[in-house]
Amino acid sequence: MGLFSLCACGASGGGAPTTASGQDNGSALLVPDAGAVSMLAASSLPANWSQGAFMQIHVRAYQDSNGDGVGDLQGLIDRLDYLQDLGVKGLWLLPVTQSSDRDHGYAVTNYRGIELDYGAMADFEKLLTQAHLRGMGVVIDYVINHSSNQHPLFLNAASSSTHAQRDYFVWQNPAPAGWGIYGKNPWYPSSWGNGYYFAGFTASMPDFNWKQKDVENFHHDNMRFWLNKGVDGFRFDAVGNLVENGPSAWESQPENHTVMNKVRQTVMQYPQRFMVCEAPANPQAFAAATSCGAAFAFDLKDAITGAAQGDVNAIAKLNAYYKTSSPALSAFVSNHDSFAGKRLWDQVQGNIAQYKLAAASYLLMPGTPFIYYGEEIGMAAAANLSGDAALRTPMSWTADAKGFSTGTAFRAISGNVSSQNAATQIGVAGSIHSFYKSLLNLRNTLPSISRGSYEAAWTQQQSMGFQRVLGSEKTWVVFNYGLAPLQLSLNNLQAGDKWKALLGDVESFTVTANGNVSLAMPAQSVAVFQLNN
Ligand SMILES: [Ca+2]
Ligand SMILES: [Ca+2]
Repeated sequence: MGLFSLCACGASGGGAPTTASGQDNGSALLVPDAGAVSMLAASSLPANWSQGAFMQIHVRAYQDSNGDGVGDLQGLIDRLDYLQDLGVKGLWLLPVTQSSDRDHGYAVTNYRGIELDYGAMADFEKLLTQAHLRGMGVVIDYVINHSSNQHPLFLNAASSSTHAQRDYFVWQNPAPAGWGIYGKNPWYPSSWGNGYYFAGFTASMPDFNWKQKDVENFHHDNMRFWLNKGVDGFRFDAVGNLVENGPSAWESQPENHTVMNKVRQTVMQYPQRFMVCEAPANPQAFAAATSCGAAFAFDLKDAITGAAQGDVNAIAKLNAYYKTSSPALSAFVSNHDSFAGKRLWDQVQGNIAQYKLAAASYLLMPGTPFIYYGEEIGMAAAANLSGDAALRTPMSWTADAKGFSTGTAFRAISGNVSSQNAATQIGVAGSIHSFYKSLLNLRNTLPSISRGSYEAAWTQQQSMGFQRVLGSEKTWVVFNYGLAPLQLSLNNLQAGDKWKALLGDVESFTVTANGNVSLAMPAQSVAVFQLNN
């Protein structure tokens, strides 16, 4: 806290307002997250842990342990048994570093400090230990494109046009013309009147200057800080926005891949680590090993929910995706950002058959899947909130907000908490939770599903199938997305093969001597078989 007593908190725009505009006298705030960090290497996780399913968790909204109405690290630790029982193998935590937004955490003020609302560093270390004991990895959001405008580096940079840390950020004076990003001019005046800084998202989150070696060193040291603690990797935000080259060249610049490939080289010096990038405009390019090495499959998301709703074109797109796309593309159906869409419950308007089809459609595919917290129980958005806040509600542990906190929850609970909550679904046959658990059990017990190849994919109107193959292990997944039962006639199987039914209301079967099979698929159903010769 002492470090921040120097901070002119409450500043707007480009730093402390206590100095009259026009002065340029240079501040010298200590930067708590600067300084070289060398590498220590360790991992206690099993090989291939990162090909199991992840749970994306907003710590603030997951579980409050001390009654202040705000989720915290001890609360998450208390729920690790729940996550392990569900079959989750990795956690992605929205930023847990100190931030000035007191909400999502993306306005970072200290890259080496734990958000005060969430607990202390000792709590985070305990979380790592306890997750690892359960075979789960912990991946944290690392905010690479911007900091808070309250970060000491920015306050220093804004204080003087000749400050040694000035070029950690992007400045021009006067502000250049012709820029417009997401409907806004991204150039904001410094409170000291000594120039304009670039902030692609909001004035409170100035962009780092990734053309500066100092910025690269700063972040790589901070990544090593967390990797040395035992963090199992990172999720990187807004990687399509890292480097700007002009008013019509502020997104998807080629230098972004160079930045992320250097990051990847630092992270992958450590054993068993995983990283994944958010690049909605171009996930395929960031999934390449010459770039980030993994990316969220934004270009698959709508096909998953479209298929679940029986759309023939979506089924064809979904079925074809991993024929050509790398398994480094991580599938998901919703996340914490409203630009990525509604919660799955709201996408399918509470149709539970479609909900389960969407879940099976991505959890049995190649690529590390990411489940958004509460998705496994059918959580909806909050009824009276809009935008991102509606998606980031307290986890519905019980039929009211009391499962989340004994105090007053920081935000309204989800609109369907009375019917869709963990307490009423755990261990109940047919519940969404039980269905997710059965899918994750298949992923965890059959290496062909978690990391096998994607083979023999076909579609027939509202049905589709594919095989997953690893060594001698073969699994076969079949969907009928239609509203009517379907008698599927297939003729491309190996005569005499015995397929054992693992999931779905279907029978085990043996392929006839001429390679034919007639398969009775109930309406809106998925079946999984394993070759069992
Ligand atoms: Ca709390
Ligand atoms: Ca940027």
